[in-house]
Amino acid sequence: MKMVTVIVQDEDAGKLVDALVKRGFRSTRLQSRGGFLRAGNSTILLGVDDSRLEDALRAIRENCRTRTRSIVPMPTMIEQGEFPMAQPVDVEVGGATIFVTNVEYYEQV
Ligand code: 2BA
Repeated sequence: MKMVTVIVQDEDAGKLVDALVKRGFRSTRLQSRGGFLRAGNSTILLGVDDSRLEDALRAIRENCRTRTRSIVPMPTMIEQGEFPMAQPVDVEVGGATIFVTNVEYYEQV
């Protein structure tokens, strides 16, 4: 079994969960916040059988898309040299950041 941890934009999270339910996957949606933009996003946890991993990844690829966000860098970002000036910059976010880990043990009581 695998644990798929997927970080998606809030705009895509509802559609993705619907698609997962339709395909028979169980999932948990958590509200989260990116460390860089400090903007809200969603983290979805999915426990899946190895044989269904590809199907789950396909659902994620089909339902999450990349968007461009325009941000004004915060003073800390400028100090850290990530951006040279406090002018709006475009940052490409998502579709999805996906981590797949092996599950050692799983039980539902
Ligand atoms: P944030 O950390 O808010 O990052 C939003 C977007 O800002 C990123 O999109 C990336 O395009 C850009 N970005 C992040 N750090 C940057 C930096 N140091 N310099 C320049 N640009 C930077 P994504 O890569 O699609 O990430 C979307 C969200 O996924 C992230 O939101 C974070 O919540 C999560 N994420 C991405 N990679 C991760 C990782 N390795 N571990 C944990 N969470 C991750």
